[in-house]
Order: sequence, then structure tokens, then C-alpha cells
Amino acid sequence: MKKQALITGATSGIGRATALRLSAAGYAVIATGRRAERLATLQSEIEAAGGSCTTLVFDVRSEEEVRRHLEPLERVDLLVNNAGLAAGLEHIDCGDTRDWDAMIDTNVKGLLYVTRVIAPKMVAAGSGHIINLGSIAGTEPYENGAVYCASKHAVHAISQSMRADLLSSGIKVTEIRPGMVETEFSEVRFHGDRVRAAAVYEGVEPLTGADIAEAIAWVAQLPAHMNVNDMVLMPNRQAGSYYTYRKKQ
Ligand code: NDP
Ligand code: 8X3
Repeated sequence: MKKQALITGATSGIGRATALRLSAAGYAVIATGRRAERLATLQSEIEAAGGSCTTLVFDVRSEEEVRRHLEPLERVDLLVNNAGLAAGLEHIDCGDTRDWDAMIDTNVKGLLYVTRVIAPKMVAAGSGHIINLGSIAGTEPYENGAVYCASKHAVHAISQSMRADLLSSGIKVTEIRPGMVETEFSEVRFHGDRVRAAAVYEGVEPLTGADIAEAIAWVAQLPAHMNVNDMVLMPNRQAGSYYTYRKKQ
């Protein structure tokens, strides 16, 4: 029987690439997100390549939706808590509280709701692996990013505590903490402004969703006695939130 991998936020970017990569590695994929059409396309792509994919359409911000869709799952061997976003880039005195709610409700509470349903299944099975998508923003706060950085600091803290909580059950917890990855992330952050989003990646070759998926697939196939607690990944021209070398165009 194939191992089951549940990936939240599989309609785009890192989550979509991870679903494809884990399917290629032999997992039966359970792909989730809010955009049903995107999930249907992903499912067709995976099935055309001979893989197995089921899709679940729900919003991780709703505890009721999370429970309704995930409680019926019999087994999950690998959970990739990926769904998340940045919304806005402003000083704290100018931020939109609706953006703040979206980030905290998705990046922190959504991750917790999903974990609360899946972790007991792993504990009962006596095995499992949870991979949380953190960020370099989880240890390096930057100007204009107070709430996004706070949400990823929360993911960093939750990942460390979860690892301790689940030690005796033999469940691995890994936090993947990327720097700059070109996905729909910046377009979402700038509320659909593609020009502003493109400027984020000007003069630098960013990582891709497939790069992060490769790291996730590697971490997931390690022997049972070996875990990666925390992995930081950046483009070779980035050294942190404030240090990016950009080639003049
Ligand atoms: P994308 O915007 O490309 O993908 C985000 C995914 O999250 C989408 O599939 C989206 O699906 C899903 N999502 C967002 N909100 C919700 C919600 N309320 N309920 C369910 N799903 C939701 O961005 P990335 O792939 O870049 O981001 C993935 C993760 O990686 C995030 O946690 C992000 O913080 C993190 N990250 C990204 C970095 C980057 O530079 N790109 C760097 C470091 C970390 P849908 O809209 O269909 O619901
Ligand atoms: C995404 C990376 O530095 O743009 O988490 O916030 S950053």
C-alpha cells in the first residue's frame, strides 16, 4: 500500500510542486486548497503520470471545515503544513487589520487546526512525519513585515514544541524555512499587483517551488532514526532578509 501524503495549499507554488514531487516519489497524494479547479488540474496531471491523487476543497481558517474534511481520513503518513500567505507590506501604523487576520488565521491557526486532526491519527499509528513551512521571517523580523514575521515566528515555536510533544510517539517534525521563492506569494502579498510582485525578484535568481519540493522529498525519505529538525534554504545570492545581491539589469 502506498504511503499517504497530505499537502495543504497544493493549488500553487511550493504546495503544488510538493504534491507532484511526492507523487513521483511513490506517495498517494491528498491535495488541499480553496481553488477546486486548480486541484482538479493537479489531480489530472498526477493521474496522467500514473500517480494517485485525491483532492479536498476547504479553507484552513475554518476549524469546522478542517474537521469535516480531514477527520474521515484513515491514515496520513506525511503531513505538509504549507498553506499560508503574506498580505501587505506596510509599517505597523498603516497595516490593514484584515490582512493581519488573514495571516494569523491561515499561517498559525490553520496550521494548528490541521495538525490537531492529523497528529492524533499519527500517534495512534505510532509513526508519521509533519513538515511545517516556516520562513527565514520566522527568525529574522524585517521592516514592514511585523505580522507576517510574527506568524512565521509562531510556526518556528510551534514546530519546536510539537517536536518535543511527539517525540515519544515516534513522529518526526521538520520545519522548512525558505528565503526567496518565486511563486504566487508576492502577487498575493501585493493584492494582485503583478508589476510590484515581479520587482521582488529583479536581478536575482530566486528559488522555485520545485527546489523546495526537492528538499521536502529528501527530508521525507530519510531512515526512521534520522530527522532534519530545521532546514533553511535561500538562493545563492541571498544571505538573509536584508541581504540580497542583485545584478544590475
Ligand atoms: P502561493 O501563494 O503560491 O501558494 C499558497 C498556497 O496556500 C495556495 O495553494 C493557497 O491555495 C494556499 N492557501 C492560502 N490561504 C489558504 C486558506 N485560507 N485555506 C487553504 N489554503 C490556503 O505561495 P507559496 O507557495 O510561496 O507559499 C507556500 C508556503 O510557503 C506559505 O506558508 C509561505 O508563507 C511559505 N513561504 C514562502 C516563501 C516564498 O518566498 N514564496 C518563502 C518562505 C516561506 P488557495 O488560494 O487555493 O486556497
Ligand atoms: C517568505 C520570505 O522574506 O519574503 O517567507 O518574508 S520573506
